[in-house]
Amino acid sequence: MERTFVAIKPDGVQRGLVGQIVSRFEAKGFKLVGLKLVSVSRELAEQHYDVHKDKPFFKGLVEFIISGPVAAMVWEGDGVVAGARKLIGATNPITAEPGTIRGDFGLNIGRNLIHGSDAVETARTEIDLWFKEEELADWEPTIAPWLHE
Ligand code: DAT
Ligand code: MG
Repeated sequence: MERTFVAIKPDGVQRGLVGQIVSRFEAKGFKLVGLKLVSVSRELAEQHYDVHKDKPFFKGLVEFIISGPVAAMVWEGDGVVAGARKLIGATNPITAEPGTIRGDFGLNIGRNLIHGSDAVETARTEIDLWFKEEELADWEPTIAPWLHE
């Protein structure tokens, strides 16, 4: 089953939006398989954003991610990688559609609240980077027959 990595960044945690953000993934019907609050090390932040290491915003991005706790999650479901990105919205909250997390709660690209993996392969790498196997729960939601044919 497809999985994705989602992280509520320090701005989302500081602004008390963890509950509302988690609710959107639950309401959609995705299954929560991992959840923890992380004080991110510089090493983890740099590894996570390695693909952006040559970008001008890299240093500021790393400083931001390590500036407070991050709520790290793994969600599971059919099409969850693209589905989570839809719920999250465009990278810049100003252009993100209303109804998306960034569109509803954000103003600034450097404070865009949340990360979601951009592809199935990236999701695998990010889940391995952030979670140990034993931190991921193997469970079957009892409502599953009401969400899937
Ligand atoms: P996304 O988080 O939507 O996958 P990304 O992978 O292109 O976006 O960039 C990672 C993060 O880097 C993004 O969430 C916010 C920051 N970022 C991206 N482009 C930026 C820019 N032009 N200026 C400042 N920060 C930027
Ligand atoms: Mg990205």
